[in-house]
Amino acid sequence: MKRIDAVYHVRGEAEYVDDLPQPAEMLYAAVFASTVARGKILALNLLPALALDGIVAAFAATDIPGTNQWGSIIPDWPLLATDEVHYVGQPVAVVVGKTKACAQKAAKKIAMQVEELPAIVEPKEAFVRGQIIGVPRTFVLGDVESAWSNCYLIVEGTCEIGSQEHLYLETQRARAIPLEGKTMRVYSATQNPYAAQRTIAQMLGWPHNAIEVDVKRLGGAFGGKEEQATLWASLAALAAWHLQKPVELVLSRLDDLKMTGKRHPYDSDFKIGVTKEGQILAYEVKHYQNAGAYADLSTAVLERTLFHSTNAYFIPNAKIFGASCRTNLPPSTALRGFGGPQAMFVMESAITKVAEKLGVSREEIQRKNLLFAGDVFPYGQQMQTNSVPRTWQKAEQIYHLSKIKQQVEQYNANHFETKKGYALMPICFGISFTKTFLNQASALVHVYTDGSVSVTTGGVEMGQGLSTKIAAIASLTFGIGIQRIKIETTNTTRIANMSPTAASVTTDLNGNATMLASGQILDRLKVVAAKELRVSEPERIAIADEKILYAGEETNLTWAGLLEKAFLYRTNLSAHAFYATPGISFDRVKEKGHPFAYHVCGTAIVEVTLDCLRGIYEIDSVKIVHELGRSVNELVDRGQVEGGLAQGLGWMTVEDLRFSGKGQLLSKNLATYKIPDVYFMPDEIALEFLTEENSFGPYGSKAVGEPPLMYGIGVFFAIRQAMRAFQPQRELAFKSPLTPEQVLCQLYPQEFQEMAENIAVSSTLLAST
Ligand code: MTE
Ligand code: LUZ
Ligand code: MOS
Repeated sequence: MKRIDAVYHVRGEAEYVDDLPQPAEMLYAAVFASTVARGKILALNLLPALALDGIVAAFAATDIPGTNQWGSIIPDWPLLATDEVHYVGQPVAVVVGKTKACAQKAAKKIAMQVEELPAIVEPKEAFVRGQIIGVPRTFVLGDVESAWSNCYLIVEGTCEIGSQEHLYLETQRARAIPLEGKTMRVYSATQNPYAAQRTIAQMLGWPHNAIEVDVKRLGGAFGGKEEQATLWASLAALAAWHLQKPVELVLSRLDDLKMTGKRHPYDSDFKIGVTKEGQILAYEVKHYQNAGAYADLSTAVLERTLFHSTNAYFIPNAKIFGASCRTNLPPSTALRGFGGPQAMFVMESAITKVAEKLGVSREEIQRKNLLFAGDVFPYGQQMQTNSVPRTWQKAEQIYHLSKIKQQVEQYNANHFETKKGYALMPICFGISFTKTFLNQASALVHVYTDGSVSVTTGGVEMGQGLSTKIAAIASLTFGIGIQRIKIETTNTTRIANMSPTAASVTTDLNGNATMLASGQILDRLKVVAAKELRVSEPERIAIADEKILYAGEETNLTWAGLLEKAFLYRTNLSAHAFYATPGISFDRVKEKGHPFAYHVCGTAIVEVTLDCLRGIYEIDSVKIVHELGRSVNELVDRGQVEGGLAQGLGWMTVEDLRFSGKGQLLSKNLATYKIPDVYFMPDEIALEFLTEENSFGPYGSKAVGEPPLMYGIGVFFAIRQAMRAFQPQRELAFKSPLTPEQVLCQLYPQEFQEMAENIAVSSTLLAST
């Protein structure tokens, strides 16, 4: 079945925030931001902006009537900077004008005098200087210290893991509309309507119920609107409150790139010990997370890094350390995988180094250490299924791993300047928000007398197909056609206290709430049907294909007929239901518990061809065995796997996000920041779904949004293998992304060293002329 909104997208009718009809007298806001990474604000002059034609007002931190500090976990971030700035792109003032263009022009006129202070951009430096957000944490299983002495081989290494830009098509935006009394409606492109509601309420000193946040859909988010959308919604609301007029704030692409946080870069150190046969006995890892200037979700992201540090492997002795390090970069934030990908990259690097030292294939080490049912994670939870070995074995078998290996070896023996490489990438991703309390959701369902149905949940449609899945769930529960179901906007007046749409659990949580609410109405309808059919057991009534069945037999009562009767019998045709994931908990003192409802697992095989003279590579194929429950919509799930994979491949290869030593974004536009396009993607993506029973997802389905991103990690190790086929003696770094330039720098270090020296010499000469 297609997505329910596909036709609107194709026709360009799908509505986003700035497609809504424009209210009379709407004004437009633009943001003035810091141009230095760290500094003391000595003076701020808004007057030059106000002097421009069409400019109505400008606001700074002193114009905030209530709380300026915000942040879902640690409220350490000012909406507008007060006396200091801590990253390039940090909002300092908002300018409001009659057009977007004049507001943007005026924002550039604001004059700020700053005393620049030394900035920190590297996480390890921040750590040494005690710039730590929250507290560093350590997960322990077994005893690594005593395990080292039993190891046949111990290797150590370091990973440098790059950042990633979300690059949602729809940049950050919001429209705030003041309403009667002290109330306001805000249309926000956010994954987290309740965070916008509470932050705006606190900013204005109002109760939560004074703010209504409404979200129709997002043009992509990928985590970038889980926390950070709140800032822009709040700034629009601040201006709207002062001016008592609707105000829209839309970030231009370049402002969005500069002013918003990205995926956390990590510097991680590992030490791994194995037996002669390659069984991992001990693994120690230290993650230094580059959190940027404010807490944002960094401590939660770090926590997920700790949870996924051993990925799909069982390691009896593990010591996993992590610290969120405060630097002067834009606050790093959620991005698909949420710290999981970084953890898995380090694990794979450690395994790779072991395999290289032992002179065996990577997959030999991987295979020996796969996680089986009953194995314990360092966080105390037991693996419940054999999904990892099952998908691994299936992938080896149906994609003929031995043949792939043979073909690659043969190709490499017969080619000099091009080499092939392949890598297996198993994944095991925990499903549930790691903050247990967030695993709750509710749904509001109305059935109208014509049999049509309205569903509101706390989930946000951001391209992942949530609306289609929720509609399918309601239609399955009622036994009626999906065309009867309308998915309403996500709105804080209909659903209170909602969790963000994140952690891949939105269908699980909101779908279960939808089933419960629909089920309540269905039970009432069965009583009506029993009365109408003059039978005594309503529980023997069922609805299928809009026909009312009794004891499995079709009756002459239909869905539409039943609804007419139900109304006359004064039946409650509305229901609100609440769902909270059962059985999960985590003890942050012991760092043990059962944080995840279940895990999503799978195995990918990635094959590449590398041009070793030019550094360029092609991804020949990615072949995946991915475990799903009983899919609610297989087409949507397939789209999520392919989309996630594309993002993972891009993160590891071409998406080279860089900051200067002074915290300036260097890859500040799409000429210098590349993302994978359709030509970059492999010609062949093979995808086989395995079904695994799952009692937590609606109708036995499983979360799908984030895990497939991590298959993309395999491409790094496939390219590395090809590099080693060309230059077996080189020490290669575990540094991502592995861009073509990076491949060349590592294959030809002397040449690049000389080139760098020549450039330095010629630029000194140039400077002296
Ligand atoms: N797919 C599309 N098309 N657009 C998105 O923004 N976000 C991803 C994933 N898939 C995203 C997407 C992220 S980061 C998450 S957490 C999940 O969708 C969230 O939705 P879900 O919980 O419904 O899977
Ligand atoms: N967001 C969050 C997430 O707040 N908690 C999580 O555990 C999480 N996991 C993945 C993605 N987003
Ligand atoms: Mo996704 S990173 O949980 O928004």
